Amino acid sequence: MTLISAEEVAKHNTRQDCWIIIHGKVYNVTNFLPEHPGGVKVILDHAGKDATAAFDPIHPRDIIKMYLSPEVCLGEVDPATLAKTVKVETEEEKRRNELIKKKPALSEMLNLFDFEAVASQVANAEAWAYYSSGADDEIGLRENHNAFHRIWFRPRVMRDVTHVNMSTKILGHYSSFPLYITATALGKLGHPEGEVNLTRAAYSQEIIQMVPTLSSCSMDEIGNACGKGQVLFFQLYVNRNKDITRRIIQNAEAKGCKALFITVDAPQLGRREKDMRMKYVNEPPDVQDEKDLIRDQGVARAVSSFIDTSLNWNDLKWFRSVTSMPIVLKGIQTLEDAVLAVKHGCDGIVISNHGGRQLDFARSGIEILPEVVEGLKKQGLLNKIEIYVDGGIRRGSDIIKAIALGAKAVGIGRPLLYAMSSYGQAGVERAIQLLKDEVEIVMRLLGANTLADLSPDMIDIKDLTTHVYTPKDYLYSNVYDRLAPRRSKL
Ligand code: 173
Repeated sequence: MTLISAEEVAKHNTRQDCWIIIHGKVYNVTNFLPEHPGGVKVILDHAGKDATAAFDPIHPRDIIKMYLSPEVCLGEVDPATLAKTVKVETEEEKRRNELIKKKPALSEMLNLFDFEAVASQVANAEAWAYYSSGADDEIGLRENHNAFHRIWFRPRVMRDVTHVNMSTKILGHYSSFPLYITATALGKLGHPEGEVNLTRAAYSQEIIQMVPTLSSCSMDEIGNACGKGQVLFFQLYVNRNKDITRRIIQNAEAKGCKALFITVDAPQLGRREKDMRMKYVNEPPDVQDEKDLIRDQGVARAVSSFIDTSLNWNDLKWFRSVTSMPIVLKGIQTLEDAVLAVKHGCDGIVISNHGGRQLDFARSGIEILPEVVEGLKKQGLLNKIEIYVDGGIRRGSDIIKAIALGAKAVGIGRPLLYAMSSYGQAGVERAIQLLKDEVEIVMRLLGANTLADLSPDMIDIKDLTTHVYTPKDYLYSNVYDRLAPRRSKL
């Protein structure tokens, strides 16, 4: 390969002639600039320079092969000519490193909220803003867990509960308990090794991981982190370029993924203001070209412009034609759409409001579950699909409530990212183990030896759809100018 000096690369630092270095290779990205899903500006910031440190947390390594044609790789940068960069710790990094030193021992983490509290302190600011954010006023975000508070138990007693077995099958694949790791993007923002932490923890805890389209680890890295016989599912964001979508699906299938979860609730990403504000804070104040400054984007929106807004029911035929994986629709929120999913031959649905990150005031998955289960049952369709729920799961009791109401399994996202950002793989393993311990206790106290023993008559949902508590709207109440006349100090 041609060796190119860093001085030579540095000369190509404009919009009309833009080279960058990633992992030692020099790329001419001039023609790619307008197509970059994250916008032009972020590439121009690194024009003529080594962009590896900025590239890595957002992109899997193999993305270059997917998006750039081979000729744009001009050669390798001559390592002898690269300036040795001395890393200076920023104030923010100093503050974080101090907190990281003081973080509690992993053994002190007793529930999922403990991990969230630690992550809010020790995760880097960008990761925290991106992971924790919800749409608009974040009322749907908070509702997701709050909805579980409107469900109460009707425990049965005097049953021999010596042996509790919480294992199940999801689309025919063994799972040690009815929980899977749902897809979440950009794992390397939270931990330098990214999603492979989740892969390894899923293996040791014998649960299934759903690999995201926007994983920051490549499918190969995840495949290499897998244990023997480990089952993965794949989450798909449909790219408007059907060739790319086909390549992504077929790559996932070739690498052994066992199901395709198509996200259907995100033709456009919701407004997540924590994430957007973070981006704004990170912008240098002296940006040359105002029009390149995408002020209203956070990390998520910046990388989501490829999503196909035209996705519709007729596309399901095409998905069937390109894969033999079972197809599950992720983000169903009404009985009507659940029926359509069955009628279009889907193998499953995830009832979800996308962690409260899409449409604020979209009902939580757990609230929608009984509507879907009862409705499908009435129409004789319940045995045609598997139903999963995600959103707000923080306790073993939350999992059991969903299973008793008819879910086959539940998905969990953010809490494991918090555990990963704070304690890496070991943190994720402990978080899952804590949930398992809680599930076992709840089953025993409910009088259920197996998941099949859990039934709707163990659950009181009479308040579930009544939103008796008006959620506190923090942003709104902080800025509300009270009606009472102002008293003059004069
Ligand atoms: O919820 C998300 O953040 C998400 O699904 C997403 C979608 C596109 C790009 C990045 C994240």
